Parts: sequence; C-alpha cells; structure tokens
Amino acid sequence: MNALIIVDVQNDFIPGGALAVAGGNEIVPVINQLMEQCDLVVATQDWHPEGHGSFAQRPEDIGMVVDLNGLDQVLWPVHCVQETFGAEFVDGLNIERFDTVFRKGTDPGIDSYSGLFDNGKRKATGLDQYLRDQQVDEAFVVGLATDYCVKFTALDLVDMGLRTTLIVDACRGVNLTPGDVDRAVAEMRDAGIAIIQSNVLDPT
Ligand code: VGL
Ligand code: ZN
Repeated sequence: MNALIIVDVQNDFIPGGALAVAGGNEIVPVINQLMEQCDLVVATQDWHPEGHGSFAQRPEDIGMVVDLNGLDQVLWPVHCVQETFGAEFVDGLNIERFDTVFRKGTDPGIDSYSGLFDNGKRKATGLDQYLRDQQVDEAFVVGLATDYCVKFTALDLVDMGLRTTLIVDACRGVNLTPGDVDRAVAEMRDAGIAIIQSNVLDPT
C-alpha cells in the first residue's frame, strides 16, 4: 500500500499569502494528477492558534532565530491561523480525493514542521499510527515548503521504515538563505529518500 503525503498546500504558502513560497501554486495540477496514481491520499495542514510562538511580533523580527521553550525557532509572519482563509487548502486542489487530513502546529508553545511529530518529538499528530494501521509501506511526499515541512515530514517517514520518495517538481521551497532547498534535497537523499520527477511515476 502506498500513500501520497501532501504537505501544507495552503493559501498562506502560495503567492499572495502571508508566507508565500515562490511558485507554490504551480504544484497544484501536478499533485492532482499524482492523487490518481496513489492508493491513499493524506494531507497535512499547518493549523496555528492566534499568537503562536513561531509568529514574529514585529515585521523586522521575521527570519530571526529565537529560543522557544528550549528549541531553536525561526520567527515567521503570522500564517495559517485556524479557521482563516490563509489556512485553507489552495483553490483547485482536489480535496475530495483526500482520505484524511492531519493538522499540526496547534500547540502555541512548539512548532511542528513535520506532519508526524512536533519539533521536540513530544507529541504525535496521529499520522504515523494511521499509516501503520493502513499498512502503508511506501510514501510519496509533495507540497510546501521543501526546506521546512516537506523535509521534516519526509525524514520522519523514512525514519519510521517506509520506502520514501520526494517528488521534487511537486514541491517548492522558501530559500530563506540561498541554497536551502538544494541542501534540503541533499539531506533527504543522504537519509535514503529517493528523489524523482513526477513523470517518472507510472500511471496506474
Ligand atoms: C512551514 C514555516 C512555518 C511549512 C510551516 O509548511 O513549510 N514553514 N510553518
Ligand atoms: Zn507554521
């Protein structure tokens, strides 16, 4: 059983959004196509309460690294606040095809880049247990952003023993520092994650 893991394809992460990722909207048709080629479709949704600890209080603090309850935390613009437009899935994404959605980043005191665990690995979202229950042995990872939530989700998936593949043209990254996306892809490859283009997948 394989699963397509769609990471954070939400309005705030596409051009016009609070934490816009360049080209973030371009991956939607690619992901819609991939959904038809996978057994199970799982989405993650960044879902922060107002006043989340990852939010910069002042615009000039964006990108700064601070201590948040003992962990290094990059400060981001206010984004993906629960029940707001920015947190909704991007228009045109075939959400009807989702089997389930896991929300993350709900605890104000800790960020959650991975769709499986928060950044301190203290709490699980339930995605790991879900994949085990569904007897998934292979994961294809797509979404936003390559150098944050996509990377940490893929690393946790390979860590739990799944054959894991990053479909690189179905992802876009932040590149807060130039080269971050390339470094993230290299790190995933080094961890045993296959890196492919979407056209390599056989239509089923
Ligand atoms: C993300 C930064 C903050 C992501 C989420 O989805 O990659 N990045 N929150
Ligand atoms: Zn976030």
